[in-house]
Amino acid sequence: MPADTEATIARLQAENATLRAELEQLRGFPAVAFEDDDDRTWETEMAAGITYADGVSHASARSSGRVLKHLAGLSGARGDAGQIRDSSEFEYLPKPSSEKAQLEADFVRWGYCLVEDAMSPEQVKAQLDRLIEQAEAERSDDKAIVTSGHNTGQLVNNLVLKGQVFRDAVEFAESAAQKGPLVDELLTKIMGKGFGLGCAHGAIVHQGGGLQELHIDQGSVPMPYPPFPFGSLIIWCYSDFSLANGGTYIVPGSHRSAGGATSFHSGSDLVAMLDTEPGLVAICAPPGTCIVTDTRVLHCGGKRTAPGTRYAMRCHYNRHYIRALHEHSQANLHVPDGIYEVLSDRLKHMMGITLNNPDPVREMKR
Ligand SMILES: O=C(O)CCC(=O)C(=O)O
Ligand SMILES: [Fe+2]
Repeated sequence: MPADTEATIARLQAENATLRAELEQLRGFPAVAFEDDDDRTWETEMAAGITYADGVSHASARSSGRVLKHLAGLSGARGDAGQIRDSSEFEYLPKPSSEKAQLEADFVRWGYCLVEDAMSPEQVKAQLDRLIEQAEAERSDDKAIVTSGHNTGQLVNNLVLKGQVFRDAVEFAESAAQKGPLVDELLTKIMGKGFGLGCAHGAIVHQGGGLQELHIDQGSVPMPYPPFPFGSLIIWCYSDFSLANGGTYIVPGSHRSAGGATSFHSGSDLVAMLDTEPGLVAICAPPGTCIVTDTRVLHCGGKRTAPGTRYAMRCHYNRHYIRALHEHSQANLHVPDGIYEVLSDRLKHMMGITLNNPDPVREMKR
């Protein structure tokens, strides 16, 4: 055997071992270019076990709460100190519009947009009359859900079960909301086709009521968040929205960066967002408007200081793979037979209560 053969074999064996190790790292992963952290190998990852980016997997479902607690009490304190302004004072913030491009631009930039005259005055009246009637019935039945102290707020839950006019609005029928199809189109862009309904409820706010803590509407989903919203809360305004009237408080632009990253993560300085112009504002919109929000934007119910009442329907929609539930909603736990029969296929799908899978996986096919 020539003297250098042994050295060549040793070199090839070493090269072979390196290639085998590299192949092992790639196992189960398509061999395409991807950004990766060079310090991490399967050995380090396996030794670390199941971890979470924010380091708290055992309590991950509450992780948004840990971030939000820095904002506790601030919505009330800022309001009392006169530090919340009407959104109409900022010429660059969203105004009611019917232009799809403008609505999309507002939504992308500020985390919400306002669909102008989404309901005609007659359509507002039809929904409002039914809401007031239902709210009165729940009060006299001792079933009212009181949401603010001294009876200054009432929530009328599960509106899909409480009137055809609400069912029609929830699935964007033009008969209930003249710009329903436009709202549907926006939501389909935001969440993709087949999105579901989390809840649809009437929100009634009298003078002194309405104030909530600042929050995001996807807080029940564990962090970290991907660079898109899981859902969208829309608000059908039956009354005039403004600071004095208890219009929704919002921190415009708090949902994402221009580069597309979700702003809300465990290290976010949310108070700094409140302190950066425009900061915390109250949405201004006339009755008939539909407010469409990104579930990552910081916001909350605003305190009504003016006499009178703010009426609205709030509907929370989710991407199709998220179980259609919301903290307020038990709509899907009990649907009376008589109502189930009149629900459209789309509403059943939205509520996650279709009985049969029309296209079962192969195994289920006979
Ligand atoms: O009613 C409002 O103005 C906002 C309510 C809200 O943020 C919610 O219910 O999640
Ligand atoms: Fe909310």
